[in-house]
Amino acid sequence: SVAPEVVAKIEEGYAKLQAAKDCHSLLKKYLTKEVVDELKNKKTKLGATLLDVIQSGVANLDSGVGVYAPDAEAYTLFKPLFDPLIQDYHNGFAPSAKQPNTDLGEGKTAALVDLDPEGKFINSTRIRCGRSLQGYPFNPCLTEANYLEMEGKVKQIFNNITDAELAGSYYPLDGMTKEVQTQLIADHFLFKEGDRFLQAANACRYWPKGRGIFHNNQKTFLVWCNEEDHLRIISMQEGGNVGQVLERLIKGVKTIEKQAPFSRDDRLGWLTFCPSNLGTTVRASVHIRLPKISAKPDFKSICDGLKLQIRGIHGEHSDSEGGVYDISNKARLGLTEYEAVKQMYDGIAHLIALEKAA
Ligand code: ADP
Ligand code: CIR
Repeated sequence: SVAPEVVAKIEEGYAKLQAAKDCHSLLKKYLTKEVVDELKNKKTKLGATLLDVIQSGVANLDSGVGVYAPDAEAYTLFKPLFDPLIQDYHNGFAPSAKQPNTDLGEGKTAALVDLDPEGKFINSTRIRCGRSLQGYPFNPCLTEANYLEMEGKVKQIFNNITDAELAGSYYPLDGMTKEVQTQLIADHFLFKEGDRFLQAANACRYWPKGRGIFHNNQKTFLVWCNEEDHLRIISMQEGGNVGQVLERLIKGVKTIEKQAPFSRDDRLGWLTFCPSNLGTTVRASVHIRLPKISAKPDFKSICDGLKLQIRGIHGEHSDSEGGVYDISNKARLGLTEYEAVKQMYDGIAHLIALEKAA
Protein backbone atom coordinates (compact mmCIF):
# COMPACT_ATOMS: atom_id res chain seq x y z
CA SER A 1 0.00 0.00 0.00
CA VAL A 2 0.95 3.67 -0.36
CA ALA A 3 3.18 5.10 2.39
CA PRO A 4 1.44 7.57 4.76
CA GLU A 5 4.00 10.31 3.88
CA VAL A 6 3.07 9.96 0.21
CA VAL A 7 -0.66 10.14 0.96
CA ALA A 8 0.01 13.23 3.07
CA LYS A 9 1.91 14.86 0.19
CA ILE A 10 -0.97 14.13 -2.20
CA GLU A 11 -3.38 15.80 0.23
CA GLU A 12 -1.05 18.78 0.68
CA GLY A 13 -0.79 19.06 -3.11
CA TYR A 14 -4.56 19.11 -3.42
CA ALA A 15 -4.81 21.83 -0.76
CA LYS A 16 -2.07 23.90 -2.44
CA LEU A 17 -3.89 23.76 -5.80
CA GLN A 18 -7.21 24.71 -4.22
CA ALA A 19 -5.64 27.70 -2.47
CA ALA A 20 -3.90 28.94 -5.65
CA LYS A 21 -6.34 31.40 -7.17
CA ASP A 22 -4.06 32.08 -10.18
CA CYS A 23 -3.71 28.41 -11.08
CA HIS A 24 -5.66 27.44 -14.21
CA SER A 25 -4.22 23.99 -14.95
CA LEU A 26 -6.33 21.05 -16.06
CA LEU A 27 -4.90 19.27 -13.00
CA LYS A 28 -6.52 21.78 -10.65
CA LYS A 29 -9.79 21.55 -12.58
CA TYR A 30 -10.07 17.76 -12.39
CA LEU A 31 -8.31 16.84 -9.13
CA THR A 32 -11.42 16.99 -6.97
CA LYS A 33 -11.59 15.83 -3.35
CA GLU A 34 -13.49 12.72 -4.51
CA VAL A 35 -10.77 11.88 -7.04
CA VAL A 36 -8.06 12.35 -4.39
CA ASP A 37 -9.83 10.03 -1.98
CA GLU A 38 -10.49 7.41 -4.63
CA LEU A 39 -6.90 7.35 -5.95
CA LYS A 40 -4.53 8.31 -3.14
CA ASN A 41 -3.98 4.72 -1.99
CA LYS A 42 -3.45 3.21 -5.43
CA LYS A 43 -0.10 2.08 -6.81
CA THR A 44 0.91 0.73 -10.24
CA LYS A 45 2.78 -2.57 -10.48
CA LEU A 46 5.98 -0.56 -10.89
CA GLY A 47 5.16 1.33 -7.68
CA ALA A 48 4.00 4.67 -9.11
CA THR A 49 1.38 6.63 -7.16
CA LEU A 50 -0.94 9.60 -7.69
CA LEU A 51 1.90 11.78 -6.36
CA ASP A 52 4.03 10.84 -9.39
CA VAL A 53 1.14 11.89 -11.62
CA ILE A 54 0.44 15.28 -10.03
CA GLN A 55 3.76 16.50 -8.60
CA SER A 56 4.80 18.59 -11.63
CA GLY A 57 1.53 20.50 -11.65
CA VAL A 58 1.65 20.96 -7.87
CA ALA A 59 5.20 22.36 -8.03
CA ASN A 60 4.43 24.49 -11.14
CA LEU A 61 1.14 26.28 -10.61
CA ASP A 62 1.46 27.91 -14.06
CA SER A 63 1.17 24.50 -15.76
CA GLY A 64 -1.34 24.26 -18.56
CA VAL A 65 -1.91 20.56 -18.05
CA GLY A 66 -0.01 19.65 -14.87
CA VAL A 67 0.09 15.83 -14.98
CA TYR A 68 2.33 13.11 -16.42
CA ALA A 69 1.92 9.32 -16.56
CA PRO A 70 4.82 7.57 -14.81
CA ASP A 71 4.03 4.35 -16.69
CA ALA A 72 1.43 3.01 -19.13
CA GLU A 73 -0.68 1.48 -16.36
CA ALA A 74 -1.14 4.93 -14.80
CA TYR A 75 -3.52 5.89 -17.62
CA THR A 76 -5.93 3.15 -16.52
CA LEU A 77 -5.31 3.02 -12.79
CA PHE A 78 -5.73 6.80 -12.41
CA LYS A 79 -8.54 7.05 -14.99
CA PRO A 80 -10.84 9.19 -12.83
CA LEU A 81 -8.24 11.97 -13.14
CA PHE A 82 -6.88 11.27 -16.63
CA ASP A 83 -10.15 10.64 -18.52
CA PRO A 84 -11.87 14.01 -17.97
CA LEU A 85 -8.57 15.84 -18.38
CA ILE A 86 -7.90 14.05 -21.70
CA GLN A 87 -11.45 14.82 -22.84
CA ASP A 88 -10.96 18.50 -22.05
CA TYR A 89 -7.55 18.80 -23.76
CA HIS A 90 -8.32 16.75 -26.89
CA ASN A 91 -11.49 18.29 -28.30
CA GLY A 92 -13.94 16.24 -26.27
CA PHE A 93 -12.36 12.78 -26.70
CA ALA A 94 -14.81 10.82 -24.50
CA PRO A 95 -13.97 7.92 -22.14
CA SER A 96 -15.73 5.63 -24.66
CA ALA A 97 -13.88 7.08 -27.68
CA LYS A 98 -11.12 5.20 -29.46
CA GLN A 99 -8.09 6.48 -31.36
CA PRO A 100 -8.41 5.66 -35.08
CA ASN A 101 -5.79 3.52 -36.83
CA THR A 102 -2.58 5.22 -37.83
CA ASP A 103 -2.77 7.18 -41.07
CA LEU A 104 0.35 9.26 -41.50
CA GLY A 105 -0.89 10.53 -44.83
CA GLU A 106 1.02 8.36 -47.26
CA GLY A 107 0.06 9.26 -50.80
CA LYS A 108 -1.69 12.43 -49.63
CA THR A 109 1.22 14.79 -48.98
CA ALA A 110 1.10 16.38 -52.46
CA ALA A 111 -2.20 18.02 -51.49
CA LEU A 112 -0.37 19.99 -48.81
CA VAL A 113 1.12 22.56 -51.18
CA ASP A 114 3.36 25.35 -49.89
CA LEU A 115 1.33 27.60 -47.56
CA ASP A 116 3.52 30.60 -48.29
CA PRO A 117 5.14 30.34 -51.75
CA GLU A 118 6.28 33.98 -51.66
CA GLY A 119 8.00 33.50 -48.31
CA LYS A 120 6.23 36.44 -46.69
CA PHE A 121 4.94 34.89 -43.47
CA ILE A 122 6.41 31.48 -42.63
CA ASN A 123 10.03 31.07 -41.50
CA SER A 124 9.93 27.31 -41.07
CA THR A 125 7.72 24.23 -40.74
CA ARG A 126 8.20 21.33 -38.32
CA ILE A 127 6.26 18.13 -37.66
CA ARG A 128 7.17 15.86 -34.76
CA CYS A 129 5.80 12.70 -33.25
CA GLY A 130 6.70 10.75 -30.13
CA ARG A 131 7.22 7.03 -29.58
CA SER A 132 7.77 4.86 -26.51
CA LEU A 133 9.83 1.69 -26.73
CA GLN A 134 7.85 -1.38 -25.75
CA GLY A 135 9.04 -2.92 -22.51
CA TYR A 136 10.13 0.31 -20.80
CA PRO A 137 8.11 2.62 -18.53
CA PHE A 138 8.27 6.42 -18.75
CA ASN A 139 10.92 8.69 -17.21
CA PRO A 140 10.13 8.58 -13.48
CA CYS A 141 10.29 4.77 -13.43
CA LEU A 142 13.45 4.35 -15.56
CA THR A 143 16.76 3.34 -13.98
CA GLU A 144 20.14 4.62 -15.11
CA ALA A 145 20.76 1.21 -16.65
CA ASN A 146 17.46 1.48 -18.57
CA TYR A 147 18.47 4.85 -20.02
CA LEU A 148 21.82 3.54 -21.22
CA GLU A 149 20.31 0.36 -22.63
CA MET A 150 17.62 2.31 -24.50
CA GLU A 151 20.20 4.70 -25.91
CA GLY A 152 22.22 1.70 -27.10
CA LYS A 153 19.16 0.31 -28.88
CA VAL A 154 18.30 3.52 -30.68
CA LYS A 155 21.93 4.10 -31.69
CA GLN A 156 21.77 0.73 -33.38
CA ILE A 157 18.63 1.79 -35.21
CA PHE A 158 20.32 5.00 -36.39
CA ASN A 159 23.30 3.02 -37.67
CA ASN A 160 20.93 1.04 -39.87
CA ILE A 161 19.45 4.09 -41.62
CA THR A 162 20.75 3.89 -45.19
CA ASP A 163 18.39 6.26 -47.00
CA ALA A 164 20.61 9.07 -48.33
CA GLU A 165 18.27 11.85 -47.22
CA LEU A 166 17.79 10.50 -43.69
CA ALA A 167 21.20 9.05 -42.80
CA GLY A 168 23.20 10.95 -40.21
CA SER A 169 24.91 10.70 -36.84
CA TYR A 170 23.94 10.41 -33.20
CA TYR A 171 25.31 13.02 -30.79
CA PRO A 172 25.03 12.04 -27.11
CA LEU A 173 24.39 14.90 -24.68
CA ASP A 174 26.92 13.35 -22.33
CA GLY A 175 30.20 14.82 -23.57
CA MET A 176 28.69 17.41 -25.92
CA THR A 177 30.38 20.82 -25.48
CA LYS A 178 28.23 23.64 -24.05
CA GLU A 179 28.87 25.65 -27.24
CA VAL A 180 27.49 22.95 -29.51
CA GLN A 181 24.54 22.28 -27.20
CA THR A 182 23.65 25.97 -26.87
CA GLN A 183 23.84 26.49 -30.63
CA LEU A 184 21.66 23.46 -31.38
CA ILE A 185 19.05 24.73 -28.90
CA ALA A 186 19.17 28.32 -30.24
CA ASP A 187 18.71 26.99 -33.78
CA HIS A 188 15.58 25.06 -32.67
CA PHE A 189 17.05 21.61 -33.29
CA LEU A 190 17.68 20.31 -29.76
CA PHE A 191 15.49 20.12 -26.63
CA LYS A 192 16.25 22.63 -23.91
CA GLU A 193 17.89 21.78 -20.61
CA GLY A 194 16.44 22.24 -17.13
CA ASP A 195 12.72 22.23 -18.01
CA ARG A 196 11.15 22.79 -14.57
CA PHE A 197 7.96 20.94 -15.52
CA LEU A 198 9.91 17.82 -16.45
CA GLN A 199 12.28 18.17 -13.49
CA ALA A 200 9.40 18.28 -11.02
CA ALA A 201 7.93 15.19 -12.70
CA ASN A 202 11.16 13.31 -11.91
CA ALA A 203 11.88 13.09 -15.62
CA CYS A 204 15.46 14.40 -15.63
CA ARG A 205 17.21 11.86 -13.41
CA TYR A 206 20.76 10.83 -14.44
CA TRP A 207 20.79 13.69 -17.00
CA PRO A 208 22.63 13.80 -19.44
CA LYS A 209 23.04 10.01 -19.37
CA GLY A 210 21.14 8.25 -22.14
CA ARG A 211 20.03 11.52 -23.75
CA GLY A 212 21.03 12.74 -27.18
CA ILE A 213 20.10 13.78 -30.68
CA PHE A 214 20.42 12.13 -34.07
CA HIS A 215 20.31 14.27 -37.20
CA ASN A 216 21.05 14.13 -40.90
CA ASN A 217 23.55 16.55 -42.49
CA GLN A 218 20.93 19.14 -43.42
CA LYS A 219 19.28 18.94 -39.97
CA THR A 220 15.94 18.30 -41.66
CA PHE A 221 15.45 14.88 -40.04
CA LEU A 222 16.13 14.61 -36.32
CA VAL A 223 15.40 12.21 -33.49
CA TRP A 224 15.57 13.13 -29.81
CA CYS A 225 16.49 10.32 -27.45
CA ASN A 226 15.10 10.13 -23.90
CA GLU A 227 14.02 13.69 -23.34
CA GLU A 228 10.31 13.87 -22.46
CA ASP A 229 9.56 10.74 -24.50
CA HIS A 230 11.78 7.81 -25.38
CA LEU A 231 11.85 9.03 -28.98
CA ARG A 232 10.77 12.24 -30.65
CA ILE A 233 10.96 11.93 -34.43
CA ILE A 234 11.15 15.30 -36.19
CA SER A 235 11.10 16.61 -39.75
CA MET A 236 11.68 20.32 -40.35
CA GLN A 237 12.83 22.77 -42.97
CA GLU A 238 12.69 26.44 -43.88
CA GLY A 239 9.58 27.82 -45.52
CA GLY A 240 5.99 26.60 -45.65
CA ASN A 241 6.09 23.39 -47.67
CA VAL A 242 4.12 21.20 -45.27
CA GLY A 243 3.82 18.36 -47.80
CA GLN A 244 7.58 17.97 -48.12
CA VAL A 245 8.04 18.04 -44.35
CA LEU A 246 5.36 15.39 -43.85
CA GLU A 247 6.73 13.22 -46.67
CA ARG A 248 10.13 13.12 -44.95
CA LEU A 249 8.59 12.40 -41.56
CA ILE A 250 6.62 9.47 -42.97
CA LYS A 251 9.78 8.02 -44.49
CA GLY A 252 11.64 8.46 -41.21
CA VAL A 253 8.91 6.97 -39.02
CA LYS A 254 8.57 3.95 -41.28
CA THR A 255 12.33 3.38 -41.30
CA ILE A 256 12.54 3.49 -37.51
CA GLU A 257 9.31 1.55 -36.90
CA LYS A 258 10.64 -1.42 -38.85
CA GLN A 259 13.38 -1.84 -36.29
CA ALA A 260 11.64 -1.36 -32.93
CA PRO A 261 8.25 -2.21 -31.44
CA PHE A 262 6.51 0.81 -29.90
CA SER A 263 3.87 0.96 -27.13
CA ARG A 264 0.37 1.49 -28.44
CA ASP A 265 -2.91 1.37 -26.55
CA ASP A 266 -6.10 0.30 -28.25
CA ARG A 267 -8.00 3.29 -26.94
CA LEU A 268 -5.30 5.96 -26.48
CA GLY A 269 -3.12 5.23 -29.51
CA TRP A 270 0.62 5.79 -29.26
CA LEU A 271 1.50 6.14 -25.59
CA THR A 272 3.44 9.14 -24.31
CA PHE A 273 4.59 10.54 -20.97
CA CYS A 274 2.32 13.60 -21.18
CA PRO A 275 -1.40 13.04 -21.83
CA SER A 276 -1.42 16.05 -24.19
CA ASN A 277 0.59 13.99 -26.67
CA LEU A 278 -1.42 10.75 -26.72
CA GLY A 279 -2.97 9.32 -29.87
CA THR A 280 -1.17 10.61 -32.93
CA THR A 281 1.55 12.32 -30.84
CA VAL A 282 1.75 14.73 -33.78
CA ARG A 283 2.51 18.41 -33.34
CA ALA A 284 2.73 20.13 -36.71
CA SER A 285 3.87 23.74 -36.42
CA VAL A 286 5.01 26.76 -38.33
CA HIS A 287 7.15 29.66 -37.15
CA ILE A 288 5.09 32.47 -38.55
CA ARG A 289 4.92 36.27 -38.61
CA LEU A 290 1.40 37.72 -38.71
CA PRO A 291 2.03 41.31 -37.54
CA LYS A 292 -1.47 42.67 -38.12
CA ILE A 293 -3.76 39.98 -36.75
CA SER A 294 -1.44 38.86 -33.93
CA ALA A 295 -1.62 42.39 -32.49
CA LYS A 296 -5.40 42.14 -32.13
CA PRO A 297 -6.89 41.15 -28.77
CA ASP A 298 -8.93 38.35 -30.32
CA PHE A 299 -5.91 36.57 -31.89
CA LYS A 300 -5.88 33.84 -29.23
CA SER A 301 -9.61 33.20 -29.54
CA ILE A 302 -9.34 33.05 -33.35
CA CYS A 303 -6.62 30.40 -32.95
CA ASP A 304 -8.71 28.52 -30.35
CA GLY A 305 -11.58 28.45 -32.83
CA LEU A 306 -9.28 26.96 -35.48
CA LYS A 307 -8.09 24.34 -32.94
CA LEU A 308 -4.62 25.86 -33.01
CA GLN A 309 -2.19 26.37 -30.14
CA ILE A 310 0.16 29.36 -29.91
CA ARG A 311 3.66 28.96 -28.46
CA GLY A 312 6.67 31.29 -28.33
CA ILE A 313 9.74 31.16 -30.50
CA HIS A 314 11.72 28.80 -28.27
CA GLY A 315 8.93 26.31 -27.81
CA GLU A 316 6.53 25.65 -25.03
CA HIS A 317 6.43 28.21 -22.19
CA SER A 318 8.62 30.66 -24.16
CA ASP A 319 7.69 34.10 -25.54
CA SER A 320 7.34 35.44 -29.05
CA GLU A 321 10.32 37.38 -30.40
CA GLY A 322 10.17 39.83 -33.29
CA GLY A 323 6.51 38.97 -33.79
CA VAL A 324 7.26 35.33 -34.66
CA TYR A 325 4.92 32.73 -33.16
CA ASP A 326 4.96 28.94 -33.15
CA ILE A 327 1.44 27.90 -34.18
CA SER A 328 0.43 24.22 -34.27
CA ASN A 329 -2.46 21.81 -34.01
CA LYS A 330 -3.53 21.52 -30.36
CA ALA A 331 -5.30 18.14 -30.22
CA ARG A 332 -3.41 14.94 -30.99
CA LEU A 333 -5.95 12.33 -29.90
CA GLY A 334 -9.20 11.29 -31.60
CA LEU A 335 -8.08 12.05 -35.14
CA THR A 336 -5.53 10.55 -37.53
CA GLU A 337 -1.98 11.79 -37.98
CA TYR A 338 -2.90 13.20 -41.38
CA GLU A 339 -5.92 14.97 -39.94
CA ALA A 340 -3.76 16.51 -37.19
CA VAL A 341 -1.39 17.92 -39.81
CA LYS A 342 -4.36 19.04 -41.92
CA GLN A 343 -5.83 20.86 -38.92
CA MET A 344 -2.65 22.95 -38.72
CA TYR A 345 -2.54 23.34 -42.51
CA ASP A 346 -6.12 24.58 -42.90
CA GLY A 347 -5.88 26.80 -39.82
CA ILE A 348 -2.68 28.48 -40.99
CA ALA A 349 -4.10 28.99 -44.50
CA HIS A 350 -7.04 30.74 -42.84
CA LEU A 351 -4.80 32.93 -40.65
CA ILE A 352 -2.71 33.98 -43.67
CA ALA A 353 -5.88 34.93 -45.53
CA LEU A 354 -6.98 37.03 -42.54
CA GLU A 355 -3.56 38.71 -42.39
CA LYS A 356 -3.67 39.57 -46.10
CA ALA A 357 -7.14 41.05 -45.73
CA ALA A 358 -6.32 43.06 -42.58
P1 ADP B 1 7.81 19.97 -28.93
O1 ADP B 1 7.46 20.61 -30.22
O2 ADP B 1 8.71 18.82 -29.14
O3 ADP B 1 6.61 19.70 -28.10
P2 ADP B 1 8.85 22.54 -27.97
O4 ADP B 1 7.57 23.29 -28.06
O5 ADP B 1 9.70 22.77 -26.75
O6 ADP B 1 8.66 20.97 -28.02
O7 ADP B 1 9.72 22.87 -29.26
C1 ADP B 1 10.94 22.25 -29.45
C2 ADP B 1 11.84 23.07 -30.37
O8 ADP B 1 11.32 23.05 -31.69
C3 ADP B 1 11.95 24.54 -29.97
O9 ADP B 1 13.28 24.98 -30.14
C4 ADP B 1 11.07 25.21 -30.97
O10 ADP B 1 11.43 26.56 -31.22
C5 ADP B 1 11.30 24.36 -32.19
N1 ADP B 1 10.24 24.49 -33.18
C6 ADP B 1 8.93 24.20 -33.04
N2 ADP B 1 8.26 24.46 -34.17
C7 ADP B 1 9.16 24.93 -35.06
C8 ADP B 1 9.09 25.38 -36.41
N3 ADP B 1 7.94 25.37 -37.10
N4 ADP B 1 10.24 25.80 -36.99
C9 ADP B 1 11.41 25.79 -36.33
N5 ADP B 1 11.54 25.39 -35.07
C10 ADP B 1 10.43 24.95 -34.43
C1 CIR C 1 2.27 21.98 -18.52
O1 CIR C 1 1.35 21.44 -17.94
O2 CIR C 1 2.26 23.17 -18.85
C2 CIR C 1 3.50 21.15 -18.83
N1 CIR C 1 3.47 19.98 -18.00
C3 CIR C 1 3.53 20.77 -20.30
C4 CIR C 1 2.26 20.17 -20.82
C5 CIR C 1 2.26 19.90 -22.30
N2 CIR C 1 1.63 21.00 -22.95
C6 CIR C 1 0.87 21.02 -24.00
O3 CIR C 1 0.10 21.96 -24.19
N3 CIR C 1 0.99 20.06 -24.89
